[in-house]
Amino acid sequence: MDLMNYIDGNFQAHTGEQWLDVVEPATGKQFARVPLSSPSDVDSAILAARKAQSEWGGLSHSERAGWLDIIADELESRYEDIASLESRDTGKPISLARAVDANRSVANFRFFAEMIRTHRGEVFEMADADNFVTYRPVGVGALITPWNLPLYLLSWKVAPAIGMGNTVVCKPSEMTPMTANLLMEVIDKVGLPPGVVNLVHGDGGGAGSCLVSHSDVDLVSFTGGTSTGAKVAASAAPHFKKISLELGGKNSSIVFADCDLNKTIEGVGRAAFLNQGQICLCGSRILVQDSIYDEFVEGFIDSVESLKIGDPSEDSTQLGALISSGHLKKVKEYVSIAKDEGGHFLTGGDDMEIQSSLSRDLEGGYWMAPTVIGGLSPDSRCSTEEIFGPVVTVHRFKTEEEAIEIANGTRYGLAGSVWTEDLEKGIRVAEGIRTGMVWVNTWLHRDLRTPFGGVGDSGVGREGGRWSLGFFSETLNVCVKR
Ligand code: TXE
Repeated sequence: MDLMNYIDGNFQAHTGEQWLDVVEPATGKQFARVPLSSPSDVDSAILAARKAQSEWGGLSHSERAGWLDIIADELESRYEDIASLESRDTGKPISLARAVDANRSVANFRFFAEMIRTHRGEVFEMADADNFVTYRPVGVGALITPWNLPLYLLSWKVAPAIGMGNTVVCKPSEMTPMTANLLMEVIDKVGLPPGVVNLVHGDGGGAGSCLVSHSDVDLVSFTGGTSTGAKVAASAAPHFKKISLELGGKNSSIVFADCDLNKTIEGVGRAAFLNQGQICLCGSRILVQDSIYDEFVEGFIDSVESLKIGDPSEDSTQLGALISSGHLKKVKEYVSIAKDEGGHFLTGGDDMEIQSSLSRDLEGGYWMAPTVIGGLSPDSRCSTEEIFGPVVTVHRFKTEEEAIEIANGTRYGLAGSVWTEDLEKGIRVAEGIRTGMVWVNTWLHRDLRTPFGGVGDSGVGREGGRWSLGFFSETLNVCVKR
């Protein structure tokens, strides 16, 4: 399948001859081609978005909310397509693609439809005047998304952006473009006004950088790697674009002796290995209180070793393949670094066993056993740098203070989890961590009204709920003297 850009309400071939293969991570085989769009394709998409903006921005909140609901309904009718394309494109288990990717993509449109429908400006009264605050569209937005949760993250940006009256140009990851294409099919089918949502395919250095540096783009919402985020910020800065950066993470799961051990083992395992550890929120450094360290590790390793790894299209599969050969290589490099740093494998670290248990079709895929490493210092590279794969490190701590100090010992600050039956302690420890989101006795339990985002190398700004509505709008205050 050869994909096309979607510009001004039409699927269009890109200008130029360059293509990139889209490879299925579970098999290592090509199954589609994505266009490498040129600067002139990016120009056309931005022009179409600019042309459509004033009429679209002039609709009422409830009219735009109505469109979001229409898109949600149509997307929902393609639920199974979303799940199977996402599983094939990313290598994730089909059960996960259904429960997380397909569900949330639909939910994002419905949630923002409801928020926007009920969104009102504010009034601040003075003794002799009234202030009326209104929220207006920013203009044309560039929405750049990564490969780990393709439609989940794209819909998380498109829905509030167009809901608040902006028009957008999307640039999905070149590695996982299939469900972005599906969203364009949905938008085309429901007849959203041309130019409101446009899509250009391409790589980061080409279409991506051209889009974020374009002088006619007013805002940039980016989710991806920290080093790319720095480039995006630098190219957006000269034009003072509104910018939101959701970047990487190196999050701690802090396990106290008074936790419910079975539930904690299950929750910490999910935080470590969901989506093969390729979620910025994953808890990849596990800090365990000294007195239960051995008991926890024994139960944790048993549960990790029982995970079923293999064909993503099978309902019972729990761990799929990593996104690409390049990424697998990077993750394995960290495994060698761990050995050099004095770490020992509590499980995993060696992929031979997996390869021999896979069917022949899957032999060319990018597989790796879930790996748990002990014996490393909390300030070692493997414990502080984002690996973004099925590799976690385990560390001991004695006191609350020590746990917080270890958790804060990275340049990232996105998420974290605390496991204890003492909820006061859980909240106290959560508040001690320099981060954007902490869960107590759970992980990735999301209320879409809450702020999402991090500090330090994890990014700038928050999205979610009213934070998304604030980011995707400009406020105007009108002060009227009585
Ligand atoms: O991300 P990139 P990649 C982390 C993770 C991973 C690393 C690299 O550590 O190993 O990032 O992954 C586009 N201007 N995360 O290579 O390169 C690119 O085309 C504009 C964390 O996929 O950051 C894609 O659409 N755009 C993350 C998007 O940016 C550019 C999830 C992300 O690509 C660009 C995924 C440029 N100069 C990876 N260069 C999370 N926080 O969830 C690239 N792009």
